Amino acid sequence: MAQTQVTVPDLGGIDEVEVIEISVAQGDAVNEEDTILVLESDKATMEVPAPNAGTISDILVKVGDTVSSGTPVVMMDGAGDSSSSVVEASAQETVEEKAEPVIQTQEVAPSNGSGESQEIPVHVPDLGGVDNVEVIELAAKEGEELAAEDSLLVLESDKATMEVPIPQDGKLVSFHVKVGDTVSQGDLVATILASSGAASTENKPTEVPAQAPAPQTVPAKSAASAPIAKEPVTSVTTTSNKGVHAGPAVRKLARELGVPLDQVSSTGPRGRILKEDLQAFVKQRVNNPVAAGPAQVVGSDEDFSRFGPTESVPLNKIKQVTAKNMVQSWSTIPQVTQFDEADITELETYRKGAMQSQLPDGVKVSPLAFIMKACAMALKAFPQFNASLGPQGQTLIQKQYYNIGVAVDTPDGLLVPVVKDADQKGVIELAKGSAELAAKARDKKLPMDAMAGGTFTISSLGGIGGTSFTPIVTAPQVAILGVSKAQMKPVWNGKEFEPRLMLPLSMSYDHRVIDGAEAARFTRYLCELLTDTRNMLL
Ligand code: CAO
Repeated sequence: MAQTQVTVPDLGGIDEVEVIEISVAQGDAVNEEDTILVLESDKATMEVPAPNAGTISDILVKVGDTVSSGTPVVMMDGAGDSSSSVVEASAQETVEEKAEPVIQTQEVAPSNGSGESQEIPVHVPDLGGVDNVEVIELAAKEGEELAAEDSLLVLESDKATMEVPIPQDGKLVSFHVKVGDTVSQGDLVATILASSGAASTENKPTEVPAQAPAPQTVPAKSAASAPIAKEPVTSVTTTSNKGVHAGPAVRKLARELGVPLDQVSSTGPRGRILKEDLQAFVKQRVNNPVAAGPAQVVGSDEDFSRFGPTESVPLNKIKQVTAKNMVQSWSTIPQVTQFDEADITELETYRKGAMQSQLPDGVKVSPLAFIMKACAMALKAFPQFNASLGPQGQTLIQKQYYNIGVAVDTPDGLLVPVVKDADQKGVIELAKGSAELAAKARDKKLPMDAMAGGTFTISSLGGIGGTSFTPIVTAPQVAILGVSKAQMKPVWNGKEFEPRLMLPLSMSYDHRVIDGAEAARFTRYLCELLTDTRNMLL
């Protein structure tokens, strides 16, 4: 079978680059131009694509390795033909031959060598044959003192992002382009004032305009063999940087700081993450670790089809948002669940019997409405349950309104509409209110504000079954009540076992705010209210 040895193409004078991502696994089938791995120098990220379709038979490098032009990186068995780079045995040479230089050797700006400051024009360097590249960021301010290699501006083609650095220490006098302009090789982009003595004393005539050092990344001319820089590059530290729009310098800094770029809000053009965005993110994390941005949902990138057939089903927005909220709440709230059982024998006798004649037409009352009423009362009696932790955990914000969220299972996923001012409503009104909201949630007619402002949540699985579960407290709330299916149980009354209808309650709470004993008292209180509904009248 044809074997291809894929090597690092000509890096145009850059000695070593780091392997920051291996995008394939041994045994993977790849198509021509699929990314095999991603390389990064201090200024550029580039992909090495498959030169042809085939199967990865061996991976010769690992993440973190440094490689140079010609380093073999992957072996492929493959379905190549003569038009691709698949060559039996001597594939390496073929690949190298086809590789286009993508990173040019750095040239240093000329100087008069006299030690005096000198204005030097900076032009767009060789872009490897690509014209009309857009200026997407001015990375320095006019008047700013910069060190050689600091980024002046960032250019972007459809495949590559490249930084144009200042060729030597100096002051940026002026830009000659603005964001949105398109430029080509040789276009004047900036004028700098070289610092005295900073310029090189190369034998170049002083009147020759400076060319900026190498374009940091240039799109490959030959897609089959040359690396292509691409914006979404996964970093070494985390796979969460996939799909993120950021330049090499920002990515490098993010790796050094251990910042997952996909959690950083961008303020740059087209959603590009700037250095300042990274700084703002770090500052926020340092100052307010608890209130940090939404947690990341880490999925698996394992290829399960190796073990059997699979189907990848897209998750809708509700499920994706729920997943993020759950990760956030679960990972930031130290939570404990208190279990108890309420004897609702009398409550159910009343609900199914005498109460029925009291109900307006069309209104159905399930145990949930009684549980909501009992919760509203218990929240008043235990205000720390109707609260949120203040900034840095230094205060407890106790709310004097009682808005109870009710988890509703809909075909699209979990929604939690809120019954406002539950403490001011009777059981029938609560039943009507929650049923209306649940119907709207299932019909996708729930207004956004119907889910806002909850102070406590009930998740009732009682209509389905189960004996108990551990609901997740949803920040910024501090408690959630899980309700399971009531069952007849033999209960010892001191003389004998009596059949009683027992309702299992699972009360999860934020242990930073609520102590175990308080949780036990709260849950017991709820049970007492439900056991003898006359307690609700007191
Ligand atoms: N024990 C025994 N029976 C119960 C019960 C309980 N705890 N709770 C409800 N029932 C009964 C009801 O009385 C009703 O019986 P009838 O049909 O004989 O009248 C039946 O179960 C179905 O009730 P329901 O589920 O339709 O109504 P509800 O008021 O109890 O609940 C709602 C409404 C919206 C909460 C519910 O439909 C729902 O969506 N539950 C799922 C919530 C969820 O997904 N939670 C998990 C979130 S992740 O933490």
